[in-house]
Amino acid sequence: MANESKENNEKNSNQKIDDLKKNEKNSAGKVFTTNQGLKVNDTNNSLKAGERGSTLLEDFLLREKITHFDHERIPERIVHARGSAAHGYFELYESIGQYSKAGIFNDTNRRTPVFTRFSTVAGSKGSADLARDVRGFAVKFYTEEGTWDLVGNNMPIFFIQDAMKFPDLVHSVKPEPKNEIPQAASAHDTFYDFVSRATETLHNQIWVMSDRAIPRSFRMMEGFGIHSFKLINDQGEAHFVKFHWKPKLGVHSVTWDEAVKINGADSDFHRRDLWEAIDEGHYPEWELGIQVVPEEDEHKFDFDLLDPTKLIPEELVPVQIIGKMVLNKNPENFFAETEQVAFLPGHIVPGIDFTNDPLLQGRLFSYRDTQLSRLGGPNFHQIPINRPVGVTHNNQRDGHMQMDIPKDPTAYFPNSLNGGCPHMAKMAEGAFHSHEERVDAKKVRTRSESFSDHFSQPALFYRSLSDWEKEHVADAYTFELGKCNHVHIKERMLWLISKIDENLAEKVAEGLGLDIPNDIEKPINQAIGADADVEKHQPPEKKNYLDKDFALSQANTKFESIATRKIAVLVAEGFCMKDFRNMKDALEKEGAAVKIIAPHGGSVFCDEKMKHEVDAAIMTTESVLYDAVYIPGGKESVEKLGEKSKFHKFINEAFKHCKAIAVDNEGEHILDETFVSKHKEDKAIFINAKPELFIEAIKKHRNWDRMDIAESVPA
Ligand code: HDE
Repeated sequence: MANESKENNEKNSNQKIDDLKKNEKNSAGKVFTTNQGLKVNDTNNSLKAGERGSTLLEDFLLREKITHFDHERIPERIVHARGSAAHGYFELYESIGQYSKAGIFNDTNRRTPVFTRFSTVAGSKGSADLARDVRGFAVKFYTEEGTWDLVGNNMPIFFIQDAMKFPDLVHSVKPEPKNEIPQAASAHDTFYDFVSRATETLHNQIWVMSDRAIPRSFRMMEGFGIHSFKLINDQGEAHFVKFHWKPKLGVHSVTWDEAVKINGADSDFHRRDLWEAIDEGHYPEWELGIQVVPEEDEHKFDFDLLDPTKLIPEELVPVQIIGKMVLNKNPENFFAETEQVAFLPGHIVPGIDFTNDPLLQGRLFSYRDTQLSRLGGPNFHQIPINRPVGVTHNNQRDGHMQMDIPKDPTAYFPNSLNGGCPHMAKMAEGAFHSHEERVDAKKVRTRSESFSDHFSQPALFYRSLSDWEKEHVADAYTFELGKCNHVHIKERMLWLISKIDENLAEKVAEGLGLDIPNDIEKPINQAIGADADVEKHQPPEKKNYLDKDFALSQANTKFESIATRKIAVLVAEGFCMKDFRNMKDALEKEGAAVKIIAPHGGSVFCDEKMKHEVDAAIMTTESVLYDAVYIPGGKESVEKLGEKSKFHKFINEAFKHCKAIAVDNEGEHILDETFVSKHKEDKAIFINAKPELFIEAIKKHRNWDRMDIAESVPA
């Protein structure tokens, strides 16, 4: 495997990866030195006054080693601290020159290198992957015309409408000030206190209550640029655009019960999943889609295109697929690449421009600013992962950690002493030119009234979900609000949820043991200025411009493949090789990964006396780490499994989480010792069935019809 992944890494090189090679360092076969190149023969003992004496200040070897260690950490990202990234490329299917003059949107022969980082938002760097949270989805395109960063999330809208409110939002969701509890969790009073006072948050909030907040894998998430951006063509014409990433594997999630357990069983579940998939050559892919709106249609919608808490329903403006991104190489070093990569929404290229979305406008300031403290100074663009693939020339000089050695006699423009260089680029040479937009307005500190509708889209989202997704949303609100201590916060939330959907609020109220209040103190939305006309900014009656948007439900995603799905095979000594071979071949043919789980580590023998390496001993693994379970026959094997109650727990949990389970021959005996015995007729339970049927059920991800029964499983 090590060799195979090394080969993949070499094979999947690109212009950026070659560029990074200039800075790669490898110590194989080399002598140990200090940072000054001095050869060292002891890095284990400090210099002392006698064998048992005190350490001498003179010991420069000790000082160099310890000083570097003391400064090894940099501040973690204030949000999105925990993440995982990979290299890859972007390819365009067909030119969209009619909308954009950007090179990567015109040239179908290019393979643009990318570096993509996925993250959770609220938790610290060391928190667990399966927090209920938004996921970051940030893509750095190293284009020939400069670096373009599309810094998005896995949900198409954001919590707030104006950058001014970002610190409030983040302070409310971060652990509480007095005790720094809870870590990586929104289920606490300060968050819901804020959410219930700033109703613009309700749309993103209901998405976070949905399964989107607990993905099965980074590889099974959509990505969204969220804001409306502008595409500019070579005639200087602008179109509004929303960017979408659609995963090839479809959008799939785990259940909340699994999420809680995965966090204990493997807190690196998502990071490991991405790493292993790429390492094994199963490169994740996403298609890039765009929703395009001509400038003249800006005011055609029932919502404001500049409001980042609103999506454009795909039923109204279909997504046009224009290209694909493939991630095919893991980083060489986590800190150098994943930790030091700096994404800036302000990094754009000719053919793409900003809109006046007030959240986007604030981001254009924040990301550069944050890198100054996170990466230590204004030269962070010189860090290998951040430097563009093209050459850079300007008159910026000096600063912490300057890596270049500028040789110009001048560092100003205009000049004559350096021949006027670096000279200004002409438009014909591809210079960037901000799209010209007429601005004729008063300077005001206010929120546009066109942003006041806070209920229509959360309601559209909820209406668009399938029944099982709706149940998950109700359970999530019940869990989150159940963790709040203040009754007035829960009641305020219940009232607001009732304005989204009465039925949903009733379910949550029942779980909380509270009544939905008839009314709450006004104003509903307090995220407006003290002198604002409160009445004008109250959310209007919810509009119903669309009954359902097909694309919002995970029930309508792709269910085409079992590639990279992990199938747990429970066996002990003497398992039936014929059953096993038949199933394994069928699963592997479809690209699934078969993992042998046995009562012990090492290896097990089948009934044909062949030795099989065990992937995990039952004590070291949990069913939540797999997508489906298979138990082959073999009397001796099945009896041995029955001796360890962890195997029963494993099967019961897989059943509880609505996964497909297949058994052959004596394998049925162990099912009879579990909760499944009463539900053998379930459509995703297979007894002596053809592997194809099991495979079809795994493709469906889960049998959600089982949800009600599953709730009664005592696991
Ligand atoms: Fe961010 N955000 N954000 N954000 N954000 C950061 O930048 C900020 C917003 C997003 O993998 C920080 O380098 C403000 C929306 C991602 O490195 C910081 C506002 C969206 C990442 C910051 C927003 C995002 C960040 C922290 C409101 C989706 C991780 C460290 C005006 C479209 C990128 C850093 C990575 C990171 C500020 C809102 C996505 C502090 C002020 C909306 C994916 O600069």
